[in-house]
Amino acid sequence: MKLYFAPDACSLSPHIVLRELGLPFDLVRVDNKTKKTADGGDFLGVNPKGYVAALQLDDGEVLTEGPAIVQYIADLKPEAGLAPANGTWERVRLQEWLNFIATEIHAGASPLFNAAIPETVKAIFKERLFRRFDTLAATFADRDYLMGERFGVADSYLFTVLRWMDRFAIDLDRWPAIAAFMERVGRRPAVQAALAADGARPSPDDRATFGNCGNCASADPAFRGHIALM
Ligand SMILES: N[C@@H](CCC(=O)N[C@@H](CS)C(=O)NCC(=O)O)C(=O)O
Repeated sequence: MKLYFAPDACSLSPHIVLRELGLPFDLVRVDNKTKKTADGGDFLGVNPKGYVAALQLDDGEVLTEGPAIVQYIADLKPEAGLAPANGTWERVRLQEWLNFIATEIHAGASPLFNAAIPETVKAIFKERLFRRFDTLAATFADRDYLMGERFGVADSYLFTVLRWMDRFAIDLDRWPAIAAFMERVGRRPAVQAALAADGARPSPDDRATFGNCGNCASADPAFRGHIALM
């Protein structure tokens, strides 16, 4: 399998899951601006949608969309319990969380990456995000992970998108239960290994030199990567 990724992008989520399961895979870095892979290949030929993550299987099939990718990977090793079995009520609950993260948090944060959107408008999107964070904090009041007491694929995705918040001066300490979740997940050896392999991340204090969640990188007002998600 090949995972096409960009540093500090949402591709970190399936990357973590692959490492949690100890599955063999190759990492292929994508430049989200040029749409070239690290070896000079054309990423649009792999994923015409032009964004990471993309998982290429050994038979050549390419799977895109983070929530689908993490479920596919988890099902390769169901005994690890990163996703409940297909066809169960718990699996539907997992999909409920994955959809919440994708549409409310990931896409909800998208406007904040866009340099063309004025701060006054971004404040409206932030308030909406904060209401979602209240929901998450209430969830973590009685459990360590989204699905209960066990780490799973939804936690990997949530951890990935919440890591972006310090770019927007959103301090997750305002929601101590979320901050504790981030610490808990961040301590996992597979998460640390994925972060190390994913590429250097700028320090939260250095917001001027954004990393490259392709979308996030943009000091360029014309850049509309994340907006396309809305
Ligand atoms: N709906 C997609 C969104 C993927 C996405 O937003 N990818 C970003 C990085 S986090 C990207 O590669 N953006 C580059 C672009 O849109 O040109 C998913 O959930 O996988």
